[in-house]
Amino acid sequence: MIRVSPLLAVPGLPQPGRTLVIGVVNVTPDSFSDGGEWLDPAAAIGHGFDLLAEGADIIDVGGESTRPGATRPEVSEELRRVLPVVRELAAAGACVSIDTMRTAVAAPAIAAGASLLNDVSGGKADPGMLRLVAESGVPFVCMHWRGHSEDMQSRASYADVVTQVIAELSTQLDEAASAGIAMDKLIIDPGFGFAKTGEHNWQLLQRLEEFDVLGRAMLVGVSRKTFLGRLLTNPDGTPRPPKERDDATTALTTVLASQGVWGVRVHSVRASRDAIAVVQRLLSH
Ligand code: PMM
Repeated sequence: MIRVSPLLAVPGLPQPGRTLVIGVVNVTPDSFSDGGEWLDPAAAIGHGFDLLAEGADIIDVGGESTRPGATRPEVSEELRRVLPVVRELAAAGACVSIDTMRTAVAAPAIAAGASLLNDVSGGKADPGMLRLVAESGVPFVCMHWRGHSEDMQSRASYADVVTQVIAELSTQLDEAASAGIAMDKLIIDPGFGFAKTGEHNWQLLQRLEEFDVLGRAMLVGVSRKTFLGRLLTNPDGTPRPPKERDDATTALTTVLASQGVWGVRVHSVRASRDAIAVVQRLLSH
């Protein structure tokens, strides 16, 4: 069995000695799997508490859908969506991550209690982001990214997706370090589905151990994504709908946990926590 990166501890975040489960709360009208369900902040807060009760280690709150083709909300609207949710969950003692590409959202979210910044652009979308992260001292998810959602799939072209994603992530990490972010606070993410075809996603998963060269904790976000829907086609040939992709997501969590991946970002928390418990027990001596 391959082992990917050892479970690197990230200062300021939970360290339970197993793969972390990051539960997703999308406060959006248009996310691909749960758009509109948690758009009302009160519903989103309730959902966050439910995910914590299921065993989430971190709650990732986002107010901008990144589905291919999505248009961006105004900053004021993104703030309206996420701030009450971050504030309330953090006040209750939860470890909260803010999923945003904007400093104008990240700064107030950190002030409201967010302890992790999840920027799917890895600092490339907003020139002030890396400096803000360095100054605030929060850990940073640096995801591989080639451009905004409206046209990102036109950038899904690679000679070798694994070596190119690693090289581009390495450049993003260098930029983050130059801005003053401590290396142990940087978490990498290959960015499944972001300027990637399904085939690219599978190649990245097959060769995940090559990311060890970057020496950083890795977060993987494959939950309910389209490449799983296409794998699991219905008898009539249509892709399996997003909410019926949770078993496949959990299968991947099992594999990723056995490889020692730092964290998985998932919609269905209990299933992934159970899978990780099984892997943890199997690997214990
Ligand atoms: N995927 C989505 C949103 N945010 N953040 C990270 N770090 N990694 C991901 O893969 C990722 C992300 C899109 O999925 P969603 O619409 O279900 O939240």
